[in-house]
Amino acid sequence: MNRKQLYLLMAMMGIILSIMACGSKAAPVEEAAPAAPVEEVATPKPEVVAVGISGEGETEPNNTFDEAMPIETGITQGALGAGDEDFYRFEVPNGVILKVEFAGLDGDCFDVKMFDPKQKEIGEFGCAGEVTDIRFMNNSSGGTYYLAVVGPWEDYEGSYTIELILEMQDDSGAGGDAGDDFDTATAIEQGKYSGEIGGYDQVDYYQFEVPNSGIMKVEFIGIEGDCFDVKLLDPKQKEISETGCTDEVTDIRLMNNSSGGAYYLAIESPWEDYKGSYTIELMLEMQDDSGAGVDAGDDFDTATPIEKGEYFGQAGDFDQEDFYQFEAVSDTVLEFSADVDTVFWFELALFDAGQKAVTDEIIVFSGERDTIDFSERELAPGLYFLHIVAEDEGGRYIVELR
Ligand SMILES: [Ca+2]
Ligand SMILES: [Ca+2]
Ligand SMILES: [Ca+2]
Ligand SMILES: [Ca+2]
Repeated sequence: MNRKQLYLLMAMMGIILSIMACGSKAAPVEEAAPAAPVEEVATPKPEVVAVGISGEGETEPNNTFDEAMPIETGITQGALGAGDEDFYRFEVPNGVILKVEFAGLDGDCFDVKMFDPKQKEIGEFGCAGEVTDIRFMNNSSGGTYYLAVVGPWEDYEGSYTIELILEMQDDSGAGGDAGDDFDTATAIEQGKYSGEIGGYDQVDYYQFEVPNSGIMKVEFIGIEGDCFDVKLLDPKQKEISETGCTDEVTDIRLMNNSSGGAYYLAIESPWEDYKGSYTIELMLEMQDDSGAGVDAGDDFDTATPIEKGEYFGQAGDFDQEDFYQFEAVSDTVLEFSADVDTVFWFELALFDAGQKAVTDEIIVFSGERDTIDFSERELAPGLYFLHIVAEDEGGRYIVELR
């Protein structure tokens, strides 16, 4: 008898045995008399709830990658004959969390191997009674994965179950994995989001539109896992900040009238094969320089006109300059105050209608104020420009014209 015939015989015996087993189990239920008071007949719970293809014993041939038996989510039961190997294959979509639970029945142990779509071994578990293997897929690591069950020693026989669970990642509530690079970055808007990285998914990219004049505030909090590498990138995909191995980042940036656009947030694993979850919150506000609802102009041509009164403004980050223009009379007084939130100082200068400086640069430190008195400086009435330059992160200021 050759090997093939032996399998055939074993398979037939398996079928006969299972028919006999089914027959005896079903008998008590059939005998319930319809007229008699309905008595709860406890249906014996099967040991294994089979979903999809379930092996009542063997499903041969499945000894090679090419013959691998397709399985779907749920529990599959299999049996290993002497000198046998069992290969299974299953489709894993991009962006899912793959969970494989292997269990040897009746205390049996097996060598269990996992393979990627290139049939490269990605996991090996020797003489294992139970194996739980969890893998995060990114946006390209999905495909046909394989699992092989081999006896721990020659002519080993036994049966086992494989439970396959596929759960979608839900980064930012979008029902999948957040992008893995600039091109696949997941678009988000203002709001709070959560995400995960792990396994094949070691990086999550988000992208969001920041309007000109906007104030972008990004808050990152690591929830599970030790720390994350967090990067913020500008519309040219140039890094504007990087925080290594952190569980908390708050980044606030002022936009001027042209620095808006698509910004990126990249969350990366701090080391290989890392797993963790996080939340991000994106807040977008608008600057409201001089109550105009936007950023004050960034050059002479776009200088924001003001009249007598008190005006609040902000400058710093990507909005290093604010220009105002106003008509002055002989006794005009301009008072400038740097808010206490200002990181270092503001630098200001006054220019005439011909864009010629009529004052030296005046430095106003955080929490301090300075005054430009037109009569004292004998400045002629006419059109003037106030040029405010922020130092780095800058802050808030007040301009008062009287
Ligand atoms: Ca992810
Ligand atoms: Ca990702
Ligand atoms: Ca501004
Ligand atoms: Ca500005």
